[in-house]
Amino acid sequence: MQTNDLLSPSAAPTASVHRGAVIIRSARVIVTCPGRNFVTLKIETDQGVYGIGDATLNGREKSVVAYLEEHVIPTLIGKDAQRIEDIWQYLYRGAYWRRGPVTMTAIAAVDTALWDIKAKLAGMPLYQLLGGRSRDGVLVYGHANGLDIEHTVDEVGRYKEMGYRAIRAQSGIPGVKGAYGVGRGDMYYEPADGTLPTETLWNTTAYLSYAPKLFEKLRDTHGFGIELLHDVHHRLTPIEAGRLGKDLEPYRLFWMEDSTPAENQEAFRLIRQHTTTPLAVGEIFNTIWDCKDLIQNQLIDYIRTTVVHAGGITHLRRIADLASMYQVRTGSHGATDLSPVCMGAALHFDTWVPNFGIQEYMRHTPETDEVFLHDYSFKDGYLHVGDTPGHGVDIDEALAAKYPYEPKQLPIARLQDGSMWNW
Ligand code: CS2
Ligand code: MG
Repeated sequence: MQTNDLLSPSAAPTASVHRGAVIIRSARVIVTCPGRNFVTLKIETDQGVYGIGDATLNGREKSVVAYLEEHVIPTLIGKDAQRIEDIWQYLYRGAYWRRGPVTMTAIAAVDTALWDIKAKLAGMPLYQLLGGRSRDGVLVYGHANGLDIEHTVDEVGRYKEMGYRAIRAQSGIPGVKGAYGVGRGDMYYEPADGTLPTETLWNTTAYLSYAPKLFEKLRDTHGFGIELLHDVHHRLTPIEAGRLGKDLEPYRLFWMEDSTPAENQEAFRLIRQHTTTPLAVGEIFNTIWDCKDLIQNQLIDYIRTTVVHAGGITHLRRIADLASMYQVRTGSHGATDLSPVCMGAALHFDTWVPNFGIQEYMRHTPETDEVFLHDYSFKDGYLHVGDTPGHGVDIDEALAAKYPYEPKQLPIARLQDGSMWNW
């Protein structure tokens, strides 16, 4: 009797390599620090075509490097680079210990690199492979921040002059040392500033009385012709967030972001009951499971998940499709600690995705832009992708090598009595 040799261990089924396959020959992780650390995965194929993906997880970069080098790259060699979905499923299900920021950032880097390869092989910009253009340009928002209300109002004016149509406003708070979002310098904001976490203080009472005054002054000065956004950065309890949302209603914010920690997705129901200020959340989410209830119960208006931290293009597309069923729009995170590789891929995604909302765009430093050559460009408040085949971003490895890794960690926050709080 013919034994079914598929059952014998020696013939364990593997993804057969079909004719016309594009074989992954090598992959490596490139760590560079042009002003801040970035981790990039480069996958090379037997066709001489390579793709790159962002693998940067701010403050935990080396964890993703190890995950890729020890547990992922060896499994990629010999696989068909065209089998993006199968490789995604292999890395997600094969991890056994599913989900989490390190795993999903590693998977995202592979996924982004494979989409880059597929688009290069097709001779098309990535957005074409997703379904083509849904818009001419990608609306972005910049970060204006100041030490106090007057300084922040001036900074918003400066961003208006740069052409931004949407601006996030964050201000220092009297008596609160190191309030979130107040950058050092006039353009770039990098919170990971110490080899050990910098300790900052938080005072909710001071913040709740100060924030509405900031936006009252912003509207009085700049009117309602500009979209204003604000990031609460996980600092409030749900009822405090409901109160702030209500206090901000007269100033018509585009969104109030991360108003309370979102592990308990149900917490947003309480906020929703008290305010019509639009709610955004999700930059620290890494799978659809983190936001499924928020979206299905319409507890938010924008989902902030990203190409680099939520499993790449393949998974972000699933999140966006679920969101579109409930009129939730995308608003992907785009801080400086997401590399230009992520920004490039995100812009192709944003150019296609039907339920697009807005894209965060914190500019990278000139030395970062020199390491990561890209074809996207900013004009009149929009970012525009180029038509280079792939996602339009590359890495200058020789230049990258000139910026060695520097251990950095994100800050922590404590309340005035010393209790740990949410940074
Ligand atoms: C912030 C980020 O841009 C934002 O919305 O929440 O700057 C965040 O603080 C950093 O990405 C953390 O690394
Ligand atoms: Mg944020």
